[in-house]
Amino acid sequence: MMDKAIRLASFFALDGEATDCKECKTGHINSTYFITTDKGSRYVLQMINKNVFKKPDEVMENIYGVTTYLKELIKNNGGDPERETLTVVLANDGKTFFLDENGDTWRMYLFIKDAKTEDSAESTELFELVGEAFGNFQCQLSGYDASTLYETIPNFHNTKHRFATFLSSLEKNASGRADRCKKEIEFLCEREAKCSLIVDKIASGELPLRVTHNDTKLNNIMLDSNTGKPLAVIDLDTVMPGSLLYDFGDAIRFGASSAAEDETDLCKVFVKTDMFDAFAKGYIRGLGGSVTETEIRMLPAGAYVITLETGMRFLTDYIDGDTYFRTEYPEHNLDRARNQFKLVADMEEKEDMLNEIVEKYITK
Ligand code: GN1
Ligand code: MG
Repeated sequence: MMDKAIRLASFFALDGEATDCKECKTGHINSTYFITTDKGSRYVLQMINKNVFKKPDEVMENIYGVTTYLKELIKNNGGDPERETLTVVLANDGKTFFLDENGDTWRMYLFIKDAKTEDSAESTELFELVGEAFGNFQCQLSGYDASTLYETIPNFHNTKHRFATFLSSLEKNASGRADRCKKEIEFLCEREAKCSLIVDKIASGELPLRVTHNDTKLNNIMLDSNTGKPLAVIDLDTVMPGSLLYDFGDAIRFGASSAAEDETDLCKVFVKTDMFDAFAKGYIRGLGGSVTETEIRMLPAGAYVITLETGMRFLTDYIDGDTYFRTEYPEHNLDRARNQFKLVADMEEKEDMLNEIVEKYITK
């Protein structure tokens, strides 16, 4: 695959000839390679997972549009448009992607130098800044015309729809594993009604649709290696209309958890309320007053629903036989589901506390 990546790199307008390639293994979906040329220029080459993104050209059209827009804003703010957002490197034919002989879509970004990602935030101070960066990203995109965006994964955070998909997977039981996760199935089924909490309010108009990121894990923020502070929001594959509750929620699910997403010692898995508080504070500040009071009040519900949804997605994939998320061992998806459900249970216990935290940041 490395040789192939080097060969594919030559189809893009690079500075020099690709000579070195290293694989990056963090994402669960796309395949990612770091490319270096003989002139020392560095790039990120990715193969878009076509099983997940059925129309990769639409993904690229969204990303090209959004990053072009963000670059303008960054420039006007005196920032560095090549460091503070992704830069799409065009293919030799001027397209935003290259289609290989197997029908796989590849894309190239500039590598952001002196920057890193983290899988856990080491301090509340940093997590507050991450919250501000995601809030600010949301605020920046409030001026972007949502009607020009494709829905790259239909019903991505339609939790009710995801529950229906879970039920049909359970009925098919393609992997024959349903017997091995009875407790988890029961846990989820008891919470079916919770899946509607946000979806129904979007349908009734109580919650607005906004241009959102939809995958706000901490490791989708690049941090400046020198200052340690947030620099750019990356992984823009799922930027599309959605509720900001999901963006807030996904960041909490991942970054305010006391443990990794696949920690198997469940005693170690709980929501860190100080991290929740820090992120909420930063996020609301970053939003810059552009949202409704209902949205702010429902932030804890966003964290709850997205954690339930993510656990449900891992469980569904386990029952399907691991067809969606990259796994490192056979029970990986089940371990992830158990982990997420433990977080859900902890959020239920801490519900009042989380609501009180958010209440502090409502400006009347
Ligand atoms: C996937 O690509 P990555 O690892 O950032 C997934 C998210 C999940 C996440 C769970 C397109 O994100 O929705 O929350 O794994 N992305 C897609 O870790 O399905
Ligand atoms: Mg990612």
